[in-house]
Amino acid sequence: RHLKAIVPGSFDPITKGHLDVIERAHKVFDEVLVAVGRNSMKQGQMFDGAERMQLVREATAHIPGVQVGMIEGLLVDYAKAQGCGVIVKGLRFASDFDYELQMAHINTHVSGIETVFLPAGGPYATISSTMMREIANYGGDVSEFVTPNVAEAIARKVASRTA
Ligand code: COD
Repeated sequence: RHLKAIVPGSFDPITKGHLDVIERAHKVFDEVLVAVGRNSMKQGQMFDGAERMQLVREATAHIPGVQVGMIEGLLVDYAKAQGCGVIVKGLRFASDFDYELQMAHINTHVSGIETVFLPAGGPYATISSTMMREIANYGGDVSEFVTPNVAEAIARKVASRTA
């Protein structure tokens, strides 16, 4: 059968850790939709939805066939509307697990859509968008952890704030 996976995230902004999960999901599933959503528990947004989506598009342009979308409403409703049968999440540490396990159970219960976890791997396994924003806001260099387009967008954002 044909399995289309949704890889959802806030992607504020997309990091090389996210990309690792997206690239591996692309190896496992027939189709991959990267979906930009909003985590209402997170404060201190750096990029708006349209900006985050554009950065994800550019950062994933090298992966053949990967689609990029914006989540409207609930993740599972959007996943169904887009024909995605499985949600893929990356797991970094135990704190990710506690939150994601709860969400996976609810999502399966209300929609029948299963969540598949990929263990974070490689040199970027523990980085987070939050850490990127924190470093950038204090004038640090994050270019090792993000793609060049994202590094440039962060630099522009920080410059426009201090101007
Ligand atoms: N290595 C591997 N994986 C990573 C790394 C890394 N360095 N960094 C992040 N990840 C993984 C995360 O564990 C997560 O699985 C995914 O990448 C996305 O991470 P974030 O931080 O960009 O996104 P989140 O965790 O804030 O998720 C946002 C969602 C909207 C997807 C989430 O809140 C969710 O699933 N909500 C469901 C509730 C709902 O339906 N909300 C409405 C949708 S808008």
